[in-house]
Amino acid sequence: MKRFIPILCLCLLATACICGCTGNADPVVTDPSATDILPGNLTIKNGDLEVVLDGDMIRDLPAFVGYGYAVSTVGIKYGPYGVKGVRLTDLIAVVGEFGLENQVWVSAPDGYLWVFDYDQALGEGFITFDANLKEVPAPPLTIIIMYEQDGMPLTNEDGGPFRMVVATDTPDVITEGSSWVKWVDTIEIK
Ligand SMILES: Nc1nc2c(c(=O)[nH]1)N[C@H]1C(S)=C(S)[C@@H](COP(=O)(O)O)O[C@H]1N2
Ligand SMILES: [Mo]
Repeated sequence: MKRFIPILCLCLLATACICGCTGNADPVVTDPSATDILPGNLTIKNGDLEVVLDGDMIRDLPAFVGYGYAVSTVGIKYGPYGVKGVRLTDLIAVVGEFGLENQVWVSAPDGYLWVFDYDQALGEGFITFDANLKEVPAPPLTIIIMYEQDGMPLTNEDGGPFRMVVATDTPDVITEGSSWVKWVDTIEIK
């Protein structure tokens, strides 16, 4: 028994230490600034021409304000959201000419790449659905780089700071989520 007590004490001490250590090792991030504007740049390329825009420069460009409503490949609907961002055509204009023979390659650091044909960059040639996922003729669509969703800066979880959106003027039109590229960092004219 005399020997058992010190061992018991040691065990209790070790347990307290482990609990204390793990408690300190993984602090929960409760910083309210986590929802603030995320840093990030957008590189726009056309041949040898390369322009890097930061968040302030992007927010200084004319804004499109409308709606975004997407469906994932497995049929889950996201939205409708109020969306705010910059028109893809305005970003393309930063690096010059863009015509029928061109495509726009939009990519992200996770390796995801979506190719928009010329007509798609202008908002044409997309499949659209109503709220019951019945295909409907496409209304006017605007392709934007979104930086605000429902009035808040776009979070990393939602694909921020910059996400591609096939945006609409009304909140009742659903588009395919696959072209809503998250975490966009490069836009390249090909
Ligand atoms: N960077 C990046 N963007 C992406 C994807 C991806 O894997 N990587 N998946 C796409 C697909 S297929 C869908 S359906 C939607 C899913 O959006 P969510 O992750 O917000 O649900 O994001 C699109 N954007
Ligand atoms: Mo998807």
